[in-house]
Amino acid sequence: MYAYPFYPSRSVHSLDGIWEFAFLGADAPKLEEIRTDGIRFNELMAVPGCFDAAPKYAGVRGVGAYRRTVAVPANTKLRLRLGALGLRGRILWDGVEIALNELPYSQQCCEFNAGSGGTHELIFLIDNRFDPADTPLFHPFYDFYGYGGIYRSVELETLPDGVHFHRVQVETPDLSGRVIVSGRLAGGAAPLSAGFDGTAPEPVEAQFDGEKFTFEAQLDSPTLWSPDSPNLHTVTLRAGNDTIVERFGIRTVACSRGQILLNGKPIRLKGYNRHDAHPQFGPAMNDELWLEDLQILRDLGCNFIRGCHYPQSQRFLDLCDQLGFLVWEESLGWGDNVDVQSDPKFRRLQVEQTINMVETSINHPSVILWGFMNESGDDKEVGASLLRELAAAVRSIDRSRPVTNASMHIRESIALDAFDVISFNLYPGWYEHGNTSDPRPLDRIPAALDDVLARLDTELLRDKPVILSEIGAGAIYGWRDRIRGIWSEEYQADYLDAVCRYFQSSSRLNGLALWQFSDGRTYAASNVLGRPRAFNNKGTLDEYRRPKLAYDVVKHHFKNLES
Ligand code: ADA
Repeated sequence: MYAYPFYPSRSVHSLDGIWEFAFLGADAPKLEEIRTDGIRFNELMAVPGCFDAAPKYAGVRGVGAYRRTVAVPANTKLRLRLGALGLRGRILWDGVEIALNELPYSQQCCEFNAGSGGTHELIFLIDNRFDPADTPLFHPFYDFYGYGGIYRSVELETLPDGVHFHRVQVETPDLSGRVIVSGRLAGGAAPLSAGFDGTAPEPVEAQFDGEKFTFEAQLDSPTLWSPDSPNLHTVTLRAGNDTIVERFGIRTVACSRGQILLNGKPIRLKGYNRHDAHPQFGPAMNDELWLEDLQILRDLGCNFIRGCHYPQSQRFLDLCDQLGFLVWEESLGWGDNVDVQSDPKFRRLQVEQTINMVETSINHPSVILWGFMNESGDDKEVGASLLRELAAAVRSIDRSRPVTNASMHIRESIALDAFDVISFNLYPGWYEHGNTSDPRPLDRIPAALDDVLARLDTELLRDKPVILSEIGAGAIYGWRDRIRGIWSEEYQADYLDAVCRYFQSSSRLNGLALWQFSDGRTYAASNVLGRPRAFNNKGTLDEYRRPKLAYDVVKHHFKNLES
């Protein structure tokens, strides 16, 4: 089994590996209209993987069809757990649709009956064409490449007869070891037993309201979760023939008097924006790549990762839980304009994916902040109303974590009342290059940051913590320049030096997420002229995680900075 929660009494099959494949072309009909019986699957493709990252279809847009067979006994109840796909997908079991997926980067689960016994056919139709009507959550103007593929792992679970668990949430309202466990049991009320940290489950008195249940418990030996001591606990629940194991940590996050409090103590967040991005595999990462990135972030002295700009892999968050990283998780969005914000389908999918993210990641102690709609919506009422709706949707499920949004219009924002933490993205001394005669406008950094922080000194905002959620400069790996000018590793190193110094001296900034961890592939057409190599080159490491000059500069500051 791949990521928590685990279901030890179900039989779980990983469907990762090599699938049959057929490319149906750029002119293929809409996914809903494709007939699968005539497709000739005469190629192979890896799952997880992106067909347009693989050499044969690199850079191509169209529909890719993935196929494999699965043998199960007749009438088995099944549950498919898909880590994520993109940009749009349709999943068929023996030619019948079992799921339509319009939420790139989101986990999706679906339950269905296997039908007759024997060998069955599972097909994923994946569309990576940009179409604002079909795929309103991903547009070609997003500053990261929109790949087509099955981004994350696929599992098939056999559901037991009788009741089975849908999901379980473990809340730790304080640090005493008191836990509130709630969830949904498909099939309704049934005797429930629970055991913590591997002890055998004992009957518990749960309150049922239809399928929903809740009970409280007290852990015998609670140990707190923190970045320095990332202690984890598990709860095993049993009902009927089903068992679920959830992992959680005991820690609190709160905002008070302009501070972020972790376990009641002020904490400063120092880290990076990180994309799930690899030059060969796109967003289809694996354990080795995730662990490497986390080792590098640890070496840099970071305690914080902003998972830009979409829901994170559950496996990656499991690793963050284990290693003690603090994570800002956000749903998918990037600079969506008023037209996009007004689209009813966009609005509906924004709410759907954000709720899905919160429900899916709710038990990860590493996740300390929820976000959505990067750089979008806060300067006009149409977007601000959506931001408020999303904040309310998050709080209706989870009141234990603050809510934020990375603004690029912080000075004009009309939505700051909706957030617990104020976050802003700013690129002083970088995007000024078009209109300044100064080749190294580094003095813009403190001036611009001072200006923003002064504007946040209002009655409404004074007590809210502030995160500088993006700031950075591009550097082409290996481009060294004696005048230390734009695109050179020297300019980026000097730039991040100035940013870190400012952060060190500012008591108003509670967090810093540098833009960005590693270079990543981006625009292929529009805007590409501002992105040499068609990469966003603001990584402190290049796309193969080779450090640039700025690496040691940031490391020096982060290691010496109290968190
Ligand atoms: C924005 C955006 C990032 C990236 C960055 C940049 O702030 O949120 O995704 O595009 O700008 O490099 O300009």
